[in-house]
Amino acid sequence: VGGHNKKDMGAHKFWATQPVPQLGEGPPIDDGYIEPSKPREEVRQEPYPLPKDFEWSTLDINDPNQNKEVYDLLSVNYVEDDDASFRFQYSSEFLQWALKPPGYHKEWHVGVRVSSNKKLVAFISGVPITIKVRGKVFTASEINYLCVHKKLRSKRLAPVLIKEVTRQVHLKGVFQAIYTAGVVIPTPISVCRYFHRALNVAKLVDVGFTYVPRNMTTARMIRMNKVSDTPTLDVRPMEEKDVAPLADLFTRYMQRFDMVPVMNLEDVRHQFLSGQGTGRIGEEKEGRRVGQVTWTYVVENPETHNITDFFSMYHLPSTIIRSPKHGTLEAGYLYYYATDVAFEDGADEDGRLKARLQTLIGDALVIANQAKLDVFNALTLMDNVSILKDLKFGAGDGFLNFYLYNWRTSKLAGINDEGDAK
Ligand code: NHW
Repeated sequence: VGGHNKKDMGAHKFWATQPVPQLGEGPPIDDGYIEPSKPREEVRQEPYPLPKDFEWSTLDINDPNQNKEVYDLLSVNYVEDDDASFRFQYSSEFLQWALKPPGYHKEWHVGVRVSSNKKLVAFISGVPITIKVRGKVFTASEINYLCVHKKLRSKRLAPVLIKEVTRQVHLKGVFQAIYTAGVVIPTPISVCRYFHRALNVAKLVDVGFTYVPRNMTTARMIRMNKVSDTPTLDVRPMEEKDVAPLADLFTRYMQRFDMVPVMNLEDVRHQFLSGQGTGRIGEEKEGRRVGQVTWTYVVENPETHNITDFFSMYHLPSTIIRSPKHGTLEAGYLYYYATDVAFEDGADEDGRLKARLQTLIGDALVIANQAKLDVFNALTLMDNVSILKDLKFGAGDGFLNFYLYNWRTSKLAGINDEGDAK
């Protein structure tokens, strides 16, 4: 899922007016902002005008009714793949987790309602994030869940939503943003490809997610994609006591990459521990705990009690738009991971790091399979490219473009290189 839009040639009436690098612009000499920050009193104080019959509405995601309104809007109108077979179905619990990281602002959860009946018809959100791009650290807002009801498309509502969330972000003294999209607009700083690892082959074939190649049978494909019943490493679910050591390992591992989030202990607790659902570990139904959104597993050194490795993943189902038999495709997504093998002399060069990651992410596949997920997805970022093929991931047809708002930097190298090659 995550459509690849080829109509990136024409004029961009809206994006041409925004502080983003324009298409075809050469690489910048220095990294930095495009337009300077403004003092609060110089930020526009009134909301942008909406077409008549519509009104702005701040969504309170803590309120189960309003959370459900966002869920309902997205589950019918959010991102579909190119041939409209699958549509992301973010759960209420996922939205709770994604929209309320430490320091979140409810003003950045921007909705549009029909004035007469108050029906929610559009949404955009931002959450605070600290990012490091090529050594420069800055605070930004991470923009996501931009959605306009299908009946209101192509009326230039999206630019109004983007301007209004920008204003709300400016009012909190933040002037940069990061976002991703399947579409190409001015101007990606990087593009990644989606890769997919089949877990429930029979279902994936059934619903048209995967095809059985001509020289292959479903039975053989099932055998080939079988994953082990038990992990190879001594992994266990992350606990509260792991927050500090995991944060330390995460920060050190992220030094390998040019664009990374900077997380303090609270952020780590939120990102990796808070999405584990309710009820006890070991009391799963259908392999997942009630409300479980994320899984984080750690490897603890039995002598030093240090955390030597971790991986995390999240659950994001998609509605199978035309299948009478299966309602949802249960997909897991590889999230962050780290291993301290990366800091051993020569481990990168002699293949020890690659081998360790293969074992570690192989264990993530075991956990995903135990959680009864149908497919496990990963992007061509971090160190993923080195392990995807050996772990039997196949290249998908979706791409994900990465963007920064009001920040110039040259293309992030590496990510794209192998992602485009089949
Ligand atoms: S990407 C997922 C976006 N959502 C979907 O694909 C859901 C299904 N589609 C829709 O709901 C993850 C509509 O098609 C949407 C567009 C609402 C997408 N990003 O209203 P018009 C995110 O949520 C431009 C940015 O007529 P529409 C990230 C398009 O290029 N711009 O279209 C969101 C054109 O401008 P141009 C997008 O189909 C990041 C204009 O919108 C876009 O009815 C947002 C057309 O508007 C997209 N995904 O509604 C930016 N899709 O210049 C944040 C279309 O080309 C920036 N457009 O003429 C930072 C803000 C914060 C700054 C803080 C300092």
